[in-house]
Amino acid sequence: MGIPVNIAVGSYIWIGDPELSWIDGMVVNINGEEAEIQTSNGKMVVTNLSDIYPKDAEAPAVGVDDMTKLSYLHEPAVLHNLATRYEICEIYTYSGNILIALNPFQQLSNLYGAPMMERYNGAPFGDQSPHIFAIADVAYRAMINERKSNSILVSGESGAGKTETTKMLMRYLAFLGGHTVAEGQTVEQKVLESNPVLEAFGNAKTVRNNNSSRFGKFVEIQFNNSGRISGAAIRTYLLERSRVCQISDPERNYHCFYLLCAAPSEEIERFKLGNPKSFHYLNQSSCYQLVGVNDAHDYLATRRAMDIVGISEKEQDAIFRVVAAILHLGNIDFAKGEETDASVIKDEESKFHLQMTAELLMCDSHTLEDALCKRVMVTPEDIIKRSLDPLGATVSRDGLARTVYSRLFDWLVDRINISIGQDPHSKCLIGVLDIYGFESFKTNSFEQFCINFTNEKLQQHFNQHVFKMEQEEYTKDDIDWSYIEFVDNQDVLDLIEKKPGGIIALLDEACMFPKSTHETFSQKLYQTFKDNKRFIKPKLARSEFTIVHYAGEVKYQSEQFLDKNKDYVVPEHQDLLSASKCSFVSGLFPPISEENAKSSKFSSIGSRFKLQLQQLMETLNSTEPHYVRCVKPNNMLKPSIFENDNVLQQLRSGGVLEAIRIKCAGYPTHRTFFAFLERFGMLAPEILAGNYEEKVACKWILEKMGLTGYQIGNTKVFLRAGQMAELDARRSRLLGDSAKVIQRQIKTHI
Ligand code: AD9
Ligand code: MG
Repeated sequence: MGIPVNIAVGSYIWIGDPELSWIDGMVVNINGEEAEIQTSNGKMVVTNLSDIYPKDAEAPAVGVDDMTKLSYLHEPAVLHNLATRYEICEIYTYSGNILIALNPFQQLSNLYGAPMMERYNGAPFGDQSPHIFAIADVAYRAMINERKSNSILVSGESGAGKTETTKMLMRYLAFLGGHTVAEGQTVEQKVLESNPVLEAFGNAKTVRNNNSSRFGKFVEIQFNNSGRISGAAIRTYLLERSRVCQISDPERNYHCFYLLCAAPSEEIERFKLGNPKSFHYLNQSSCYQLVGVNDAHDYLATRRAMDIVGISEKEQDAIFRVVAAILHLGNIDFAKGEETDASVIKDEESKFHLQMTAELLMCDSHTLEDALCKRVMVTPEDIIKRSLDPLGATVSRDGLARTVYSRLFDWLVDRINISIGQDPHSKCLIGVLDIYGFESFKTNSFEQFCINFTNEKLQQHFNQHVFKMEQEEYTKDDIDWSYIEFVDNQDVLDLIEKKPGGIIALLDEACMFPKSTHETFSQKLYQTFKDNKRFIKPKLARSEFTIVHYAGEVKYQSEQFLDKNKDYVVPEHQDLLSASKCSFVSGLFPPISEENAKSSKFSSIGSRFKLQLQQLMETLNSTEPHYVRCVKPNNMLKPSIFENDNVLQQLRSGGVLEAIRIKCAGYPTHRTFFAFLERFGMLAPEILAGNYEEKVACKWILEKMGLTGYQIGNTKVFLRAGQMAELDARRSRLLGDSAKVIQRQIKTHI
């Protein structure tokens, strides 16, 4: 949909560029449908008029702090504004109610200190420059004044700064709603200190981020009637389990393993630990140390944080004993046994690690060996023990390690929640969501599928909210908005989660049917969704499938979908650990009742995650949301580098461009009467001289220009997409800097 505007020789414009995404320039000649452009990097380019976007020649050199202040709301203008601001270390920019936060990859002095908190405390929104504190402040004031829960949704790709942003939000909320107590820890101290604890066990170095959260997190901070923090609840989502046993260079396993290897000598002695290089679960990668991180120091810091959140010394010992046990477990290797397809513990060294694992988990070493190397088979006639071959035993070992670790992580979250305590009387909360952004890698598996499903859900919530806010603004100014529509992503959500018939339901079905393989599962998908617009079967594919997500197409490899969806604990592992003499370990594996064992034969990670998401959405729907979009300006994790392509992709997946598109479907440019007259009064000097009321003067100017479709509200002029460009072109023609003006259809929207 193009909007007719004037483009003239001399007009400043943007055109697409293969390297920079967009380059600015000036029209030097127009020939029929084509324009000759002199670009700002010195090239002459001929391009079709329909590919030209107008550039605001009067835009401030330092950019604008809110995208809605841009004269032309389109992709190149948005990108240019962010780049301009990033250059002068202005990392925050609003786009209406959304805060865009660019990762500075450097400590910006004084940006988060106490004086800054004071400055934002109670300041009207927009008075101060954009900041994460301003968003937290708005949420807090709204909660106090309207007695309504609020939420702050932080999203972005890995390394974009979500977790750092979330921590700043939480610190600011603790500053607003904290209190001093004579003794013991305050709720807010516990909430803040839960961060280092969860990071030690749930974060790891990845190629994208040295401190990457491998789980999603929603923190609910509850407030009492006087606006003080009175309780909190932390919910976590989908910890990445595979990392416990498998890492690739140059990534690391979860931080806690390295911290423990750097613990004081008596602990190292007690747990028989040593150099991380000696453990299979750590030495699959050659990265052990992180620049700027001292593991020995962080071990003690984690212990102190555990003290504050209320994890007792005894519990801490048990936690680290389990962490050590996992390291030893990973070093148990298997060799072929005497019987065919049987396996035995490989050598003396492996026997030592088996012994250590059993000792640390306080379970019987023979039972441990059996649980690793054998399976009990129940046949109608008999119960028999079947041996596993060395590969099967290794798979069994890794399965055990993953299960123990994920139970440990869940225990930590539960324990922190119990210690912080919930306030049953609290009516208002502020929820802070730090959850993985849209992912599309070379190979995408079940994890990416779940992550992208989450993002589709959040995107729908976001679109609905942006649309609603836009409508509210129109309503406030008494203008008609009834004909504005936007495209929803409900069809992708149906494809994924519809019951019955969606991908998750079909996956569960496949997992329950013993003969299914990833290929039969994929065939079923191909059949079921052959006419679905959002589903593509790649050519020649036998097990891959593509989903057309709102942020782009993602090709998934289904090989591990079935295995990863099964939330299955081997009964031998369950029995082994629930019989542990350590109450902490046995507590991680509560006995399964007969009834439960029968009814929950199959429990699926996908379905459980879907349920968790549903609950999250219900909570979010009962709150007033605020959105923060974190953006990673480059993949080198270095300051001052702004990669256009990269940023655009993130603005697209974060829904920022979609929000702008929704805006463009309505009235993308809003100008107060005064601002409008200041810029365009010169188009009708006789009206300006007439001393009319501002509103009337605006109306006459617009009528004189022959525009239609705009609206005049109580305080502002609302222009349709392209109309600002049209007025500007008239203005520059009047200013005499153009000779030849040609009216054409050009895009002024995304
Ligand atoms: V992941 O999806 O958990 O892998 P996040 O959470 O989006 O990711 P994180 O907050 O961990 O990213 O930020 C990555 C790194 O960027 C941090 O370790 C800091 O070194 C850096 N960073 C992020 N935000 C800021 C900031 N506001 N100021 C300074 C920052 N440095
Ligand atoms: Mg994070």
